[in-house]
Amino acid sequence: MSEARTFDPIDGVRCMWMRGGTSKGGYFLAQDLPADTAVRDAFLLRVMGSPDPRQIDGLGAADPLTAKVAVVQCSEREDADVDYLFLQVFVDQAIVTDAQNCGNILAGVGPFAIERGLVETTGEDTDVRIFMANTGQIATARVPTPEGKVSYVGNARIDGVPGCAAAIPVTFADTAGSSCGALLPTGHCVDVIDGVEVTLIDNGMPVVVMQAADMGISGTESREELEANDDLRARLESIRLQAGPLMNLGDVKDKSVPKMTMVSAASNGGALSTRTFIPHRCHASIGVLGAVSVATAAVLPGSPAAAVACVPEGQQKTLAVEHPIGEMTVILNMDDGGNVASAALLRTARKLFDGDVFAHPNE
Ligand code: NQM
Repeated sequence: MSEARTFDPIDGVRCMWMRGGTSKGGYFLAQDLPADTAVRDAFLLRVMGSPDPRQIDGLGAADPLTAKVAVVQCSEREDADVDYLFLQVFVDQAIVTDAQNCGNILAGVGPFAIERGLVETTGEDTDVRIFMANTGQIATARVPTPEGKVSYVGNARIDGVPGCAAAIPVTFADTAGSSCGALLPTGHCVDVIDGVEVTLIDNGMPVVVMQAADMGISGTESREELEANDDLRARLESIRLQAGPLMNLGDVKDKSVPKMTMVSAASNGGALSTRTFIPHRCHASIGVLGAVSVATAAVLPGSPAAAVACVPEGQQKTLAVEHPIGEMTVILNMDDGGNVASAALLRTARKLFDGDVFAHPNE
């Protein structure tokens, strides 16, 4: 691993820009960022060009899905190779939050850790055990490493990303209650907020799951149509602000959780269809851990999601979670008690550039 440099945003800070799944952002070694979180966050806002809806003065691409940051370091834990802290940089507000995890950016963490020399390759593929510091669980990513180097080339396709790339299968265990303390933080599979039946669930990501029909939409609308629906957005935000404390998340006004997922019957042969607000913009597809939480809601008998979902029999359930631009396949492994024990899905990632990022002060 290379030497740490003194943090100097004017001289440049080492950073790799990567696509992770259907998201994109900056990957940093923890040693290259300041320990003071206020200084770190001010720097990251400048890197992304926030707050500004166009992010014209930075590398963010005017979308929460492309204003993301991974901070990675060697882990001191026996059960992990690296620690990964995810930071969401808001686009139009001066907020950097660690209150959520991100399973898409996670897909780039294994390749990044190998590229930076934090993890040695072990053969054709290298398993990287990643401690997700935001929520305290472990994910294992299998990274293709032929000839001892990360390969980004392959024939795996994920909806939301053109073309194909090397497959990075990711498995999650013990994600129930990652941020809320319990899979169902209220102890119920169904709660009613503003007259709408919801499941308040956290299997890796806090999500409020409700039926699209109960929110006055069909569930087949595009991202743009839904973002233009002011009435829908106001209703979702009212439910979200009430759900936050019920989910042990406190006041969520300035937080990016819980996510808001409206479900309906699948229209392309999948298990169910989704439209998700994250929480103020509509997701172009769906988040990884968001999809795991929604798939988990779909296997809870009596939940609003179960009522519209088509769930296969068996202890291993493959659920195609449809979203505005395709689907994300989630594999749920059930224990003998009928609970979700672990989840797996396929992602890809790509190294876009590696170099120094500059953050000159603008005031
Ligand atoms: O749910 C977007 C994304 C995400 C999060 C969001 C994610 C996840 O697509 O694990 O991946 O929900 O803010 O990157």
